[in-house]
Amino acid sequence: MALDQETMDQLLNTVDRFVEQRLRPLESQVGENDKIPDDVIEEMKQLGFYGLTIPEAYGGLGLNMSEEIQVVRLFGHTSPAFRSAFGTNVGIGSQSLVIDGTEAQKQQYLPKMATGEIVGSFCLTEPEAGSDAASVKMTAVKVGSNYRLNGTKRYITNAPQADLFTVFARTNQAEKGARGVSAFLVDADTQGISMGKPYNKMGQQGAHVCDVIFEDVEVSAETLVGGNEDVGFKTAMKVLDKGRLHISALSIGIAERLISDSLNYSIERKQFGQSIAEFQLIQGMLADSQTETYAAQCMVADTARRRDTGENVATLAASCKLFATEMVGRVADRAVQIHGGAGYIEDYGIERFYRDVRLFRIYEGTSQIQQTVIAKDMIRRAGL
Ligand code: COS
Repeated sequence: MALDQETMDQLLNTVDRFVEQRLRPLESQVGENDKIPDDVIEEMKQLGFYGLTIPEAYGGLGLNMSEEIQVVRLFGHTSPAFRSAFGTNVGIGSQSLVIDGTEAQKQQYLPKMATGEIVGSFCLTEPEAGSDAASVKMTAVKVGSNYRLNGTKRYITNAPQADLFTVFARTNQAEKGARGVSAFLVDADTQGISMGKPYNKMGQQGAHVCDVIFEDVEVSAETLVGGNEDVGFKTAMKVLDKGRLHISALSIGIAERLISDSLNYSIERKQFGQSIAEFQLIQGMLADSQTETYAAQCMVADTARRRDTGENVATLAASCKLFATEMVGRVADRAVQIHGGAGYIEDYGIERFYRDVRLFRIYEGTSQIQQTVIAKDMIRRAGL
């Protein structure tokens, strides 16, 4: 259900002010220290950001997709690591439960996820199952009425902070593809779970990623998402459809920030006796960035609206993610170019964004996976 306009406007106002006044001044500090200050995390919890998309019945704000993309876009006006802190609770770390969980599972976890007391994390990727997510090797073997989990999950966002993992594991060992995979809700302090060392990444310092190792981790049948075996892959795909729109909206926000920084710099910076903004070759870069951002904005708004009406948007979400994340990559590249030498050094923060946005073309499905999703749908519709 959509919020009333006044409440929505208030929320957007609050987020905008928080981003501009509280988060932006901390960007270089977080980039250097690889840590978001604890008081900022606490404020984000207090402001309800961890529960943006969790239904109101469980203590969240219950934003629909059209509302979520407006909020996330504003978070794109600062370093994406801030959004990442609560991003898994809003997206991939909670949505398996929201979409396919039983009532008891929702009651157990969602209220605490909405406040940020519990941080959720999504364990799909493995050392040998990345783009081919249906080939999950992690096993979930029935032992009495319990399941025993064994395997390693790789590059898991927010795992070092997580309290609850949504874990995708193979319940049907005879079935090698999508149909043998189930989703489990596993408390991070369950015996047999250990964490790898956090990875040193190219960008997004302040957001933490590590491997999660499961060795004879025994969980009850109540942890099976929705109480249904062998449908976990579909749950993962539904979650990712939503996640891909979320990342698209974030890409739009970051593009807006980079355009604003580039425009300001090009007006201030004088060469050959005038602002470089007056040179048509600079104008070409500014105009291309602006136009492509607007195109992405239209795509994402349309797809979000369709999703809110119940339409299957898997292919459109893939189109949005493909276009918006590639777009922000181009915008970041032009921002470096417009800033010239200043774009390549740390002080202006442009090189940091350039590194940060590189991830968007990779996680929650690479650009090539989005192309595959789109083309497969085209071929299917053509009746082949
Ligand atoms: N919503 C609901 N169900 C979906 C779905 C979606 N968006 N996409 C696929 N499914 C269903 C299919 O309908 C099919 O069901 P049936 O077995 O009943 O026919 C099943 O899931 C398997 O689908 P498919 O055959 O298309 O799976 P593939 O293994 O061929 O490919 C891709 C799926 C490659 C698209 C998928 O593995 C993928 O998205 N990979 C990238 C994973 C990813 O994003 N990783 C990032 C890590 S998480 S941060």
